Amino acid sequence: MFQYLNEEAETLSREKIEALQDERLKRIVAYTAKSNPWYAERFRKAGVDPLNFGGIKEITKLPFCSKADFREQYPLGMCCVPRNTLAEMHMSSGSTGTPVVMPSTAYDLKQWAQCMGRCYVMAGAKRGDTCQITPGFGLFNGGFGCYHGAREAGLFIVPTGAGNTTRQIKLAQDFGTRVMVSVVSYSIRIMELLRQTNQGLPDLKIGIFGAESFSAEMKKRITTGLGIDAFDIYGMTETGGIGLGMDCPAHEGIHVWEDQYIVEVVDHETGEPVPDGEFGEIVITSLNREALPVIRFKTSDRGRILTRKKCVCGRTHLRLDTISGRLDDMLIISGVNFFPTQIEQSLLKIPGVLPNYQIIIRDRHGIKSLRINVEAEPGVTGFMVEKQLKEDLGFSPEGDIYKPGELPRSEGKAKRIFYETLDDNSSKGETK
Ligand code: DLL
Repeated sequence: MFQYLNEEAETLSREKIEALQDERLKRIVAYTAKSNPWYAERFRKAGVDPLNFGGIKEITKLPFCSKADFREQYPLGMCCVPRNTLAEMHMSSGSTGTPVVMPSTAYDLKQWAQCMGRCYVMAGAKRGDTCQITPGFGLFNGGFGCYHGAREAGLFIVPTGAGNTTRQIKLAQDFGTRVMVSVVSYSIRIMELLRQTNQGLPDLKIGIFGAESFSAEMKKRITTGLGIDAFDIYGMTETGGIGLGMDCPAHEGIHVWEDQYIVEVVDHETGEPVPDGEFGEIVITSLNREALPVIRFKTSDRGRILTRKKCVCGRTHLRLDTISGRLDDMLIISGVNFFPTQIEQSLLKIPGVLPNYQIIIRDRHGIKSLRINVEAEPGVTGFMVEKQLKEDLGFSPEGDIYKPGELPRSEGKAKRIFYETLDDNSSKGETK
């Protein structure tokens, strides 16, 4: 029932994983220090001797890096190889607009293909299966990462990229798409159009979704709405892109490819490690990249390690819980801390509420309040929404109910959070 792309690597014993990580960590520290003065200087400042670094037991001595470092070092300040040896690059822009660049050599593209290829096969994809890739091709790493991995797994690729949902559906029907990869919110758009036009995707069996946090309730709706098995795939530009891990058909956590990456969970504020099972900020070290290996990259993603035990699927690589959200997106309203996915989880419990919503955070002289706009079928009332949110979050925000299709849609990651500053002279405020 369970299948592997690289059985040996995916089922290494825990001792072997740790020995490999130890050896690779020492190597990557020495390599980055030798290849790039930026790394050498950071190790020097942290008092780490790159040639005599003690490996995994000393990992906490290594300095963290962050998105801010990538931005400061734009375009290739953190790159460890000459530019004329690069093969491809990807980039994400984020809130400040200063881009984060991830260059790759041919070796890195093979590493990426291996990670993504393992994900496809783990989900149940077989050689020759039609695989439709709906994340954008271009600077976003989603489309190309899916492509490199699908080649590795021997799939028949339909590289639609983002948008044109009517054509996506037609191609999926005409070419018998069995595996589809998508940004979470785009899968909802596909489901919506299928329902509106009374169509189905009878060959679709495997959905691989990621790039955004999604609640258990949302996953349930996608799984039942499309009649598929849905997988939660994780990855980011800075670690080399989509596919550093995904859940297996047992759906008991996201396996992170530990021969390729070290995962730590630390306290967001202090940077101190937290024990397995506790929530904190996910930190990733890439062990097998050439152009730009990250060392202790603070992701800003909130998560926790569920277990390091062997899974029923036979894989030994540790499992992470679903990512709860970005720590920068955590909301504190009326003294209650929560993530947007908790609002989503609560809204989607209400029958007739649709998975399109907006969270508007209003700030009046530093006092924050919340407004939630959500689409729903006729019959859903504001009272129903208020009651559910009060039950789950402890307070009921203001908000409006919109008719299906009234709120804006996106082809990439959905924009769900909006900020408004209100002053005493304006009742509507200004949206940032
Ligand atoms: O979003 C890579 C990707 C593409 C993953 C398609 C899955 C599917 P970035 O644009 O650099 O790369 O954004 C990375 O997205 O730090 C998380 O905050 C979020 N993210 C990615 N996957 C998940 C997931 C891609 N499965 C950032 N669950 C990360 C929750 C996710 N959040």
